[in-house]
Amino acid sequence: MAPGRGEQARSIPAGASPVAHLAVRQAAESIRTMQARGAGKIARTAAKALADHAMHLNGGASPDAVVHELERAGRELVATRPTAISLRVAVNVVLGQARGARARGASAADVKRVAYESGTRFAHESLEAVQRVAARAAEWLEPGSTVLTHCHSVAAVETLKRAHAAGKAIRAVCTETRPWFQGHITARQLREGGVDTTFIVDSAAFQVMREGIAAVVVGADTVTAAGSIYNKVGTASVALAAKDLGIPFYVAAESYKFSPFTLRGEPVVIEERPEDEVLAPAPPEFRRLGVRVRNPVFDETPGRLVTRLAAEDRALEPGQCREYILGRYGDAEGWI
Ligand code: RI2
Repeated sequence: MAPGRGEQARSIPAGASPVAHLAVRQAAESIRTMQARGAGKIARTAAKALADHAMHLNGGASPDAVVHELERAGRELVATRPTAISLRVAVNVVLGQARGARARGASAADVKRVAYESGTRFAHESLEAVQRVAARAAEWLEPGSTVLTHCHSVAAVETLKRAHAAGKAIRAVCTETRPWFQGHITARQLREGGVDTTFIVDSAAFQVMREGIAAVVVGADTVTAAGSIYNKVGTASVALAAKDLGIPFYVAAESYKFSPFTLRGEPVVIEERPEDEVLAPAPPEFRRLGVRVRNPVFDETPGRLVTRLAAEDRALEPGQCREYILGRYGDAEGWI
């Protein structure tokens, strides 16, 4: 929600114009409230907000002041949702470019321009990365097979649509995905793409899988150095079922979903959202029972349950994630 006039005027940081401040605040709010959701989408939203922020910063600031203000804005964006590392990577990619320009002696105007270009480029290249991931993962699906996906992942949906467009005649099964029902988005997009789609409640996954699912494809919010994935809650149960049933479990994840912070053992925080999201369909008297409610919205699927991951530049076994992350990001020194 946009701040009121008075609130805005009180909290504008030095160096940021009202317009710049608003761009970041609105992006942060849309991510926090899940108007912008999905690990890739929130990364693009943050990168574009930082780009806008850079271009609207007040003139006359020093290069240092520009970088400090971008760091402050970056922290505001990163604080919105804790689990998807894509958000933090996007912010740090932009900050890294801005700091690099400052270190080369760029003027404040040039630091702003570099940050703007970096954020814009990230958003653009991330969409290309999704398509490359989807093209790779679609190769792994057998013609005529039925594939299950969980939640709504742009990368997973694009994978299924690609396989369909390639004439593989795949069928999709998608889960409802309580409590936000992102499965509705998945089902709609798959149908719009012409894919034969069946919709199930989350708890039907095992039974439907044993009746004839050939593969599982999911997205990821974070991939760790150990090769485990953090994705929408319920993913780990599907992966366990797949392991038990001998069904391959594929992960479609662009490079910016791989966490350099996990190289040094930083734990991934699983977001807990308000209990109202769970209680919404319950009758009013249920709330008076005093039942405790938990709403963790992600879970960890260990690497031993993951068959293969598709990134935009290569396929990976879980055991190759550490080396891949190091090659892409180093140890992320100085990242926020
Ligand atoms: P793409 C989503 O999180 C889901 O967990 C989904 O699998 C993941 O992000 C990746 O999505 P949420 O924002 O980047 O719905 O593939 O909580 O779209």
